[in-house]
Amino acid sequence: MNTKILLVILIIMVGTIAILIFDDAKDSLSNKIPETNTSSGISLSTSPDPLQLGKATFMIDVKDKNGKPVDNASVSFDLNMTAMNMGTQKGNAVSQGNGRYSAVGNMSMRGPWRVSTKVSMPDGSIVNKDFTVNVP
Ligand SMILES: [Cu+2]
Repeated sequence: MNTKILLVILIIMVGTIAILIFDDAKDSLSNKIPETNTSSGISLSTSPDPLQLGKATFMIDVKDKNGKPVDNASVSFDLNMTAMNMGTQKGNAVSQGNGRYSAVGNMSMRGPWRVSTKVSMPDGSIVNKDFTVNVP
């Protein structure tokens, strides 16, 4: 065997080991930061989209772990800017059917806002999920 082939084999081995180590590191990183709510799905959409200054409607869709819409949940939300305290707007989102709950907020300033939702599921479990939305 000449040294060129040995070198190529060595490079492939080192590369494979590097990829394995990287994958491992990625896995342990994602294990360290567990998603708080993997079992149930809460998603947020807004109207208008993109948001504008003024009144906005937030639609919160709640699904169970099987992906089925959950109608008999109780959904409350907090709305405030992420970078400053604009006074928290609190309220309960109203069921619209088909797992959708809606709430109205007042976007009084451009920039990033945090929508914190708290969903009390029919089985008594509570799921929290925060979203960041932007008023461009
Ligand atoms: Cu502000």
